[in-house]
Amino acid sequence: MNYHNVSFSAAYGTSGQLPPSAQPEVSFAGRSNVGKSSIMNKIFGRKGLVKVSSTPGKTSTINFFECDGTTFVDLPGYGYAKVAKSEKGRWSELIEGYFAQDRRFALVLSLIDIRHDASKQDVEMVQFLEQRGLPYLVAFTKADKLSRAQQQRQVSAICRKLAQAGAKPIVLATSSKTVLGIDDLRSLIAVAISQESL
Ligand SMILES: Nc1nc2c(ncn2[C@@H]2O[C@H](COP(=O)(O)OP(=O)(O)O)[C@@H](O)[C@H]2O)c(=O)[nH]1
Ligand SMILES: [Mg+2]
Repeated sequence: MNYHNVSFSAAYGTSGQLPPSAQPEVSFAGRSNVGKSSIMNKIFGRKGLVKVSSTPGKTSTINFFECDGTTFVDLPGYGYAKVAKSEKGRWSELIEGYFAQDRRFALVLSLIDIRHDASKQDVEMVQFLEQRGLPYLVAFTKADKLSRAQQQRQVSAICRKLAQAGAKPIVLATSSKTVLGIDDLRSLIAVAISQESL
């Protein structure tokens, strides 16, 4: 896969608008401000492809990107407190609606901020992916903000919490600033896509 061949396809405001899934999909989930847009831009090596927001809670659509026969899906960020109830309802409709459809889920990247404990919604997201048996991994974001020792402590603590919820996913620490883990993510995505079509 040549990640430079990416282009924006479309944004959808309700799950009913989503086109049928004709090719493998790699989707990105995580709470608002976790660093989803930044990590996608790094994976593609394209600075402004996905908007990085200074105001959290902005992305309220599902955004599709096309790259070499794979659809990359930017899901709305969950868990932003300062958003109206009606908006929250629409976001969860989008996320739940997306996963309820019969789609070619090649890989879901569940993003969790390495600095914080996994939130209730982070745990629920991972638990959901586990229970549905979807191929997924957990990418810890913003690792540059912690020392190596702190990173290891946080990774262990969060993994313990996920294990208590019945999930033992592949995890890796990443940073969109230092590009830590970005090449590994690219490889894991490529492997997942090749396995999906088997
Ligand atoms: N230090 C650091 N900041 C990051 C990293 N990733 C994202 N950010 C910052 O976190 C904020 C939210 O990032 P964004 O990618 O828009 O998050 P999204 O809401 O999940 O899409 C922005 O101010 C980014 O510059 C990272 O790896 N390291
Ligand atoms: Mg975003």
